Amino acid sequence: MPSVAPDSGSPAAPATPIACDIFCAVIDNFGDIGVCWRLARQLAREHGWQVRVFVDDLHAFKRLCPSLALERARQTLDGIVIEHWHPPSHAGDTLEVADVVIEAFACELPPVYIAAMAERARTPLWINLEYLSAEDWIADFHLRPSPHPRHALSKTFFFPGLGPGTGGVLKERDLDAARAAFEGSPAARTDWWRNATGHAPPPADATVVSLFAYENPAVDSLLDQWRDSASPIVLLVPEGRISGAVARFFGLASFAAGTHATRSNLTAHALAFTAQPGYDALLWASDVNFVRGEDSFVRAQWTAKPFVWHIYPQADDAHLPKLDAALAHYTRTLPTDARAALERFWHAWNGAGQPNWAEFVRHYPALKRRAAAWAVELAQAGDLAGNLTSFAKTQLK
Ligand code: TRH
Repeated sequence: MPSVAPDSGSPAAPATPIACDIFCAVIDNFGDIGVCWRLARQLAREHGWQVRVFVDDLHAFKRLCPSLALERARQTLDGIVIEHWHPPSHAGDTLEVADVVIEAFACELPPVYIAAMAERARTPLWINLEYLSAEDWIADFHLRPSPHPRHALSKTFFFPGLGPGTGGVLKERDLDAARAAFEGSPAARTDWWRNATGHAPPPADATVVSLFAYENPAVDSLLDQWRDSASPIVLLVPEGRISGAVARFFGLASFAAGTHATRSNLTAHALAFTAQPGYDALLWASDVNFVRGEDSFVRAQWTAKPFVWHIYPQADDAHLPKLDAALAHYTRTLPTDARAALERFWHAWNGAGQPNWAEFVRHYPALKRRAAAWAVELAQAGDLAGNLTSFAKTQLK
């Protein structure tokens, strides 16, 4: 009987599925497990891999995946085995080493697991999945091996990036079709607004903004500008780290899911944090998306709509060159004035200067055209899961 080709586009079941273990230590927030869980689902669904995720923080994970049971040491969801990992020594109840071992974001694998990797008859492919960066040096270091100092093992650095020659970023095969279906269906849009906000969709002259960010001093000025805007602004705020500032602006004690508030031309809705697959619809329902970290930053790019990035702040402003590297890609073909306006806005949102909403809006048509062109350019770097599986095929002989 012929086996199903793993890249055929449908849920695949190769004759001998590739087993893959992903190790994820949650540093903070949702990006670490957000990326790992998205990757795990894609490897299982689109490539027929047998995936196990070791994760040390089930509480963070449960926000993205509400059906997760917090008390279970091992469970299976969407065909993926999830192990509650207790680093450093724990490596599951029974020590099984997979064909492909992914160490996410330089978390340390259990020494006992590494020793078992070295003993395995077929040496596994060991991948160190790095954080996304748009910097140029990424392409030079992508797929470089690093020999283990003691064992006969080598790990390969896999660098997600925005340009050719990098590992690319995650994109599910059906993502564009799902977005087109949502955007082409007034009924889907109405349902979404009713479910998420309890209200009907706003009128056509309103600008809808989604706001997912860390605490940010620039938000106070922006809220003032939105309040005074000539046309209506509808703000959608998933419950989180910026909610306190929004509450203060409206003179409320909190801005918890279900809260609505209006001041002049600004109306804001507080949304419940959704399961991860539901986050895309929030982006599709909005005209401008404020995103942060890594995974929401990538999702915003696939919407082909203007967005503003709150980059994850690092010590000694190490994040600022990364912000500018992303801007260089994203603004590459924008007219000079629109490019300068976007750069100023992103810099202001990341601590340098005051955001100027009127200027941003003036360039909206150019920003929208560029966002659509950028989504096509970005796709040329290839989908991360596809790039990873292709590389694995060359290594696992
Ligand atoms: O949460 P983040 O800030 O994550 C991180 C972490 O801080 C991490 O340590 C850091 O290294 C990394 O950023 C760069 O932002 P991110 O990456 O966008 O992850 C958020 C996830 O939450 C993403 O998968 C989308 C998801 N999400 C939902 O599932 N539902 C929601 O309602 C919202 C708003 C987001």
